[in-house]
Amino acid sequence: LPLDQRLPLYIIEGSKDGLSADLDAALARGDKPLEIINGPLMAGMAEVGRLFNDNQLIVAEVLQSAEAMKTAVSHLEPHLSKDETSSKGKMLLATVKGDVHDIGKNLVEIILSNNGFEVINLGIKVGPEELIAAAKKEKPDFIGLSGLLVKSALQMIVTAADLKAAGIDAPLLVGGAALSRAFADNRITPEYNGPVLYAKDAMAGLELANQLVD
Ligand code: B1M
Repeated sequence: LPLDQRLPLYIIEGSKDGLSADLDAALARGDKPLEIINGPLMAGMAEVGRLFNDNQLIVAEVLQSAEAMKTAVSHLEPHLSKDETSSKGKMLLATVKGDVHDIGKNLVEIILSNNGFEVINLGIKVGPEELIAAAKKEKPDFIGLSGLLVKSALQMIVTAADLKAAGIDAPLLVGGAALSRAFADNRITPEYNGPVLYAKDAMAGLELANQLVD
């Protein structure tokens, strides 16, 4: 198979054998690391999601795919462009309560920290209490919330309301597959005191972050 067809297959099959060498081959022919992530690797993940939805994959297999994706992202990370300027701003970042999906969140961390932001990554399944405590301690310039499940989008409404009740109004940057700009504007914004910004992907997240600290 040609390289362009092999790359998504590593993710679909959850296999790492030969993955690093093929990523190096893609870099060597001039592909940009983020193009590799957003192109063939994300296409593989989309197919995993489709197969899982059709009951053609079980959770254990999806987990293997996630591991392959994580390995690929870590392999590409040193090649991502870096902006060496000192901290432009501080982001608190978390996957919301009830949600374990962290590949997209970790991609946001990589992209923002490579571009001059200090990122405090609280991990997955982060409830409002933990977020409030961290926000009070760290005084971030903005708070990033990620969530992929439909119930995570709803959890973001609860989280925004709890943050507001705790007196926090730092801008919220929200992202994840179950969200949309309309959901952020119509459902999350009314529950919050500060701005709520929706990012469709990690690069959009970086652009919004840059606007926030400008
Ligand atoms: Co899950 N899962 N999963 N899963 N999983 C989805 C999300 C699903 C759509 C699959 C499907 O059915 N087709 C479905 C959700 C249905 C729904 O609610 N709409 C689903 C389900 C149902 C589940 C379980 C409930 C399955 C079960 O147990 N029966 C379970 C949930 C557990 C829980 O959270 N409580 C579950 C578990 C898992 C695994 C653990 C096996 C694994 C996750 C491993 C891990 O993350 N460590 C997994 C995976 C891998 C997926 C799919 C296949 C891929 C997700 C992924 O990593 N994509 C996913 C289907 C799909 O999305 N195609 C699916 C790659 C990643 C880079 O993209 O995270 O979307 P993503 O991030 C993007 C943007 O969304 C955005 O930027 C990134 C790109 O640059 N973004 C942000 C994300 N966060 C952002 C934050 C920002 C800005 C942008 O600012 C702060």
